[in-house]
Amino acid sequence: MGGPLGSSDSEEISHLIARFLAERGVDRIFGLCGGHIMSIWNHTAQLGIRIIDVRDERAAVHMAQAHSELTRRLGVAMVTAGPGMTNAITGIANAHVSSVPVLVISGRPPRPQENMGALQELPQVEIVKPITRYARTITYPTHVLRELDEAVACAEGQSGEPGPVFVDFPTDLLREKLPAPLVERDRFPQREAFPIPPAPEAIDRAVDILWAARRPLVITGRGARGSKGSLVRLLDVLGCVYLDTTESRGLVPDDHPATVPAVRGRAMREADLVLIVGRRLDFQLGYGSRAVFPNARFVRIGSCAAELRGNRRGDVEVLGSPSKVLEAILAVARNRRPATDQAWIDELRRIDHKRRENLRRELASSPPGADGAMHPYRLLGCVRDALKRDGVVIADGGDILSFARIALTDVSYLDCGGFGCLGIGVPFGIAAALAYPELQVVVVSGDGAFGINAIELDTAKRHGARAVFVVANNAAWNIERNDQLEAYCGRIVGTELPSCDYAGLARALGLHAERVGDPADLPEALKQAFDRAPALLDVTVTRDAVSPDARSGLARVPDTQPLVTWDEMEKALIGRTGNI
Ligand SMILES: Cc1ncc(C[n+]2csc(CCOP(=O)(O)OP(=O)(O)O)c2C)c(N)n1
Ligand SMILES: [Mg+2]
Repeated sequence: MGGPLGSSDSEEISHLIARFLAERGVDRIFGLCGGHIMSIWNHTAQLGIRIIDVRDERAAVHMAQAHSELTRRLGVAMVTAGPGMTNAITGIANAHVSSVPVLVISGRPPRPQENMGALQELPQVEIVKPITRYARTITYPTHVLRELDEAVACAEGQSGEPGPVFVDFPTDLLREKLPAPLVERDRFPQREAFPIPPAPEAIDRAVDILWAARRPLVITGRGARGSKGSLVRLLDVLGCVYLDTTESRGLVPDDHPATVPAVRGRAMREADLVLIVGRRLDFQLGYGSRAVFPNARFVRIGSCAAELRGNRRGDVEVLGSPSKVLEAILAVARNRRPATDQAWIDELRRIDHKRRENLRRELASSPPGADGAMHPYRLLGCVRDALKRDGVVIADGGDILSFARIALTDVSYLDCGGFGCLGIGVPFGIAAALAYPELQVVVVSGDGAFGINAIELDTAKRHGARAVFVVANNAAWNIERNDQLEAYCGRIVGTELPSCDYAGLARALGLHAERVGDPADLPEALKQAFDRAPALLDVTVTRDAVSPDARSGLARVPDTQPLVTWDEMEKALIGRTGNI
């Protein structure tokens, strides 16, 4: 029988899978081993693919997601059957909500033991089907390459929305051999996904409506990530205002005259034309409701249905890859003069500028809380000062995420996303640091969120992931605690944590770590942490700081909209129109 290839004219299925991944340029797999997948695991390592072995499968999928988001290359996770796969579900769900290409490979019991109560047997495909773009069991040797090829195409959104895909193999199939003449070689090379060109008629209509607008507002999402140059040119020539939605943070520099992050609500309320580029109108944009955008017509650019027409139809909808669409708009609009109301733009900019100045002051000098501990803004101000422009920030938590979203701009940025998925911080940070060892990677996490995947600090150490983990330690699930104070007569139930010694925990796992209580010590502590990363700073912050998300009622989950004011506006609209 010999090695994996058996004889030169046949190839073991597990080797074929590993070879497919290697040929596709997959250079790392995040995973946790198990008997059902061990043969694939073994072959991938032998073919030179780096195995980033983790402590929980959920973290593996989170890492694959962050790798995919930051590098725009397919993220791959490998998990064993049964509990390996169920542990992965939160990671898969998060990639599903964020539409990020991730390939999850799993095992399943051998076919002769199917439905007999085999070890780790579960209807895996049925479980993940609603949260994947593709989920199949492969049972026949000649199907292996074509299914993997199809799985990757679905993950990358070739003719659909990108997102996670799941494929599992019965262990006995992995040991079978495929005769060489049956190996479909044309399945190995990656197919180029050509950008989708827009229809010229749609471009003409988009230009007409955009260039006639008095108060145009541009909002981008993850679909716009590859369109930096054309997006900035559009903002320049249209002379509009621009809002970033964290999905595409870093795309437009903070100092671009169109960016007005501090007057978000007013811009949304007063705009007469909203251009949405590559983004869903989800809860973060009030579902595009007429209550939240009372004055606006919509132009929507997207390459899938959710971006193109979900929740609210556009007055003009342009199907196409955002980069192609924006270039086409710029070409058609050449020499046209926009009808923008300059006074409106100037007014928004003036207020935005003033608020940003206030924020700068708060970051430098917010006073401590009644408990004497530092305000989270002081921590974030120091992190901001320590970061270079090409740094990567991961934010995770409740109150602290809300503060970080406002304070840490002009960097590559990932956070809990639309799934509100606490626990992404440590794994996202590890994947980022492994993808970009030369860049600063900082994870800012609430103490509650940090605990969820804290053991992955061990993974950071073992794999030399030089991230800096900053735990904002307020000894609470504080945004929820604030909700109890506000809306539940101050009855505190299950929202307080001990002020754990997270620095001690990190040191036990081999990291450099410090506990910091005085903001004056933070600059040097951060410098040491970046020099000696992987490192952790356990920073005591006050519970008394009420974050913007706490204030807007996000934790309270209003009926019709995510924020209390939008909910009131929505209910008023329903009351006026009788519509639900
Ligand atoms: C997995 C998960 N569990 C629970 C929640 C609900 N939740 C949202 S924010 C939050 C509190 C987070 O606490 P922490 O990370 O310490 O941040 P803080 O609010 O204290 O700054 C909780 C429990 C969630 N979003 N995700
Ligand atoms: Mg906390």
